[in-house]
Amino acid sequence: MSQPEQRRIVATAIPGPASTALQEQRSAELAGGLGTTMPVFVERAGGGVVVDVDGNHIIDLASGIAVTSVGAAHPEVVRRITEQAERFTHTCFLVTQYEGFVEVAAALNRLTPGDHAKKTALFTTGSEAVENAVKIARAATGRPAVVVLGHAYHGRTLLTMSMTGKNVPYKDGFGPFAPEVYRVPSPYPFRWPSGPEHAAEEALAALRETVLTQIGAHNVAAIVAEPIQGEGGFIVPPAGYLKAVQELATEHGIVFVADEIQTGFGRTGAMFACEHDGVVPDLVTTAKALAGGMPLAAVTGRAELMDSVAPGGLGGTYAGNPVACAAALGTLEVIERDGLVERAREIEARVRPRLEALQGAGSPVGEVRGRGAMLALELVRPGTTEPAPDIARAIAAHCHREGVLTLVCGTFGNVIRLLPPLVIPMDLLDEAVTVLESAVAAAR
Ligand code: PLZ
Repeated sequence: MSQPEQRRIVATAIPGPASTALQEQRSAELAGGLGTTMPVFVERAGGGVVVDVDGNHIIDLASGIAVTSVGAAHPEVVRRITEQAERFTHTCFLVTQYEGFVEVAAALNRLTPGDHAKKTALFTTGSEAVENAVKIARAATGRPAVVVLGHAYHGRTLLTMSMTGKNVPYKDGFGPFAPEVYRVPSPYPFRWPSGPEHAAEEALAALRETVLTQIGAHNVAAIVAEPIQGEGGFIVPPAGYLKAVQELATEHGIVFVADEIQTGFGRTGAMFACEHDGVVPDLVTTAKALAGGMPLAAVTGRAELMDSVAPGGLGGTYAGNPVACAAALGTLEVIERDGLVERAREIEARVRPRLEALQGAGSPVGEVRGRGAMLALELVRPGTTEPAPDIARAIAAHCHREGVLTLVCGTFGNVIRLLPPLVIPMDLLDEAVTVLESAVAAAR
């Protein structure tokens, strides 16, 4: 089957009648805790377009939350999935083995930052990868504590929810939380009380105080950080911050874990976002874009750390499913062969100047930030830093009505984030930004 036509088509109101009818059944059948950004039902998707059951061709600026970097139906990924599914869909790697698992591990050992000896374990979801990185760090160090940042997002399981920095909707009513999780301020330049120029230094002082005084470094197993905070609002740390965190960790025998689940595989204009800061993490967690839409996650890191868990200590029924591994091998081949890391930088060069032009006197766009094809607008009351989640919602709703799929994020719900597939045709991207511009203008 070929890709859907790479064109924006607004055929009906969005959502249209077919989606609206399905929505009624959805609401009757599904648990109320499952949210949806855009209440349309998808018929097919690929390239830079999502086609709904009413025939609307929606420009995709979400990639299923940074997953379908190669598109939602890349022919190379589909071919490999089909070929693998015809041979076998599952054995459980803990029962009998297959080559794809080993090949994905080898690819991750090669691609992740640093030229030290590395090993990999595969899992199914990003939350599971983070959870296992902590298990590995605890086993390797014999220490209990985990240090995380404000505005962090690490998942929805008990441990990773405890590591996540935002209460509603992720944690509210779900306690008690996992113990031994400590939070330090994220150096969020736009919101740093004494000004962005002090963010790195003061955030590091707070980290040192927490690690050395409150917890005691000899009790800290891991410091876990997203190199660019995703759900928290596409917060780019100030230059030098991550490097200093890594050095503090190394000095005290603490495992530095980079959660690259949202930032990995070219998204930020480098294969991994840590590379922008010259940081080589001890462990890297990946998921999302790794397998072109199939559920697959990984922990990759220093061989001696990865080997500190006794045989049988890591696993999962579906961990490293063979169809997901086949998809990952296709995805990684496409990312490397088609220069998609470079493409993310081209996307930034194309989009960022237009987003920056939306700032200025009277504008609700307080800041434009991000890297590569991970770009965001933070919306505020004009002339202040007071968050304006209502304006962000209005802009997203305008885009949705016009057939452009944008996502809102941020601790204060006031950030519009752009995560287009890296393969999106440039003319479609330009058109989506034009719609976004008119949405911002209408919100003023
Ligand atoms: N770490 C950095 O971004 C997932 C969450 C969507 P899973 N982000 C999207 C939602 O609201 O559930 C994420 C992430 C970072 C970990 C995760 C968790 O990955 O595959 O959703 O478990």
